[in-house]
Amino acid sequence: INRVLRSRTRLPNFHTLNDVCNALQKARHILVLTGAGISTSLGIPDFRSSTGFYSRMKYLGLDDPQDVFSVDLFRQDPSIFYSIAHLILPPDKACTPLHAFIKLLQDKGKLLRNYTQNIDNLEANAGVRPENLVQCHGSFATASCFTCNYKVPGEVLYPNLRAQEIAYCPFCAVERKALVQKYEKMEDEGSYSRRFEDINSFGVMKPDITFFGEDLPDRYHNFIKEDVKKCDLLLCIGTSLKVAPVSEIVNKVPNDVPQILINRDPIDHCEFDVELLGYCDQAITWLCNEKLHWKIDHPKFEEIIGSK
Ligand code: CNA
Repeated sequence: INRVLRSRTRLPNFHTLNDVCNALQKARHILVLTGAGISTSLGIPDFRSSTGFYSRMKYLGLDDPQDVFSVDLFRQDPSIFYSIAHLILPPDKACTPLHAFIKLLQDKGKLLRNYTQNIDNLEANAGVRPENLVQCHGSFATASCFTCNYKVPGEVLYPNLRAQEIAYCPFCAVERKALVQKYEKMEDEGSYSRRFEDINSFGVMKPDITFFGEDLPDRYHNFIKEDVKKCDLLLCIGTSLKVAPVSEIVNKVPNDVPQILINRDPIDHCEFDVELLGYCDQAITWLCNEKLHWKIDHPKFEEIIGSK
C-alpha cells in the first residue's frame, strides 16, 4: 500500500459540471479507473470504508486485516482465505448502473480502457469487451492450482468458497496425500518445523486474484504505458486510490488531460479537476439524464431518475 502524495496543478479552465459534460462529449479515449465502490450497491462490501470488508475481519485477530489477501499467509494457511472469500463472491449476472455506464462509453466509441481493481468480473456482465478491460488485480473468473497452475473456470470453486471448504487440485492429490502423511509422522515424532507449513497450501486451488506479494497480471504492464499517453480524459470512480501501482496511474496521465473523481468519500492525497462526491450510480445517472441526455441501459436507470 502506498499513499500517493500528489499536488497536481489543476487545469485553469476546468472546474464546473459543464466542463465535465463537454469533456465527456468530446473525449474519444477515456481511461476509466474503477474500484470497489462501483459494486457496493449490489451488496459487495468495499475494503476500507467503516463498514467495509476489513472492518469485518477484526475477529480473525490478524495484525493487519489486509493479510487475508497476503500470498505468504495463503501459503501457510489457505483456510483463512477460504473462511472469508464467500463475503466477496460476485453475484450471478448482475451489474450496476455504473458498470452499464462504462459499457455505454464503449458503445459510443469513447472507452480507451477500463482499468478495474475489482475482482468481481462484473464488467463482463455489463458487456464491457475483454479487449477494453484490464483487471489489474485479476478476478474470480478463473482459478489455478497454487502448486502446478492447473486452471479451471472460477465457478468451479464457488461451492467450496461458499461452504468455506478448501478446494484441491485433482492432479496434485497423490503427492499431497504423501506429503501430509510425512508431515503427520514428523509431528508425531516431534520433529515438526514451521517450514513444513508450506504443505498446507500444496495442491490448493486459488482464485486468480492478485494477492499482496504477487505481481500484477502481464496485461496491466502491457497496456498501461501506452494508454496513459493516449487517454484524453481520466475518470476515477469508487476507489480510495490507496493500492499501488494502480493508484499511480493518476500521476502518469499527462498534465493537460482532465481528471475527474466520482467517489463517496473525498481523497485527500490526490487532486482532481472536478470531484463529484456521492454515490456513483446516482451521480452518473443524474449526469447522463439531466446533462448529457444519454440513456444508460440498466433497469435501475429509470428508478434512480424517479427517486431524484
Ligand atoms: P477501497 O479502498 O475499499 O475504496 C473504496 C472507495 O469506494 C471508498 O473511497 C469509498 O468512499 C468508495 N465508495 C464506496 N461505495 C461507493 C458508492 N456507492 N459510490 C461511490 N463511491 C463509493 O477499494 P479500492 O477499490 O480503492 O481498493 C482496491 C482493492 C479493493 C482492490 O485490490 C480490489 O481487489 C479490492 N476489492 C474489490 C471488490 C470487488 O471486486 N467488488 C470488493 C472489495 C475490495
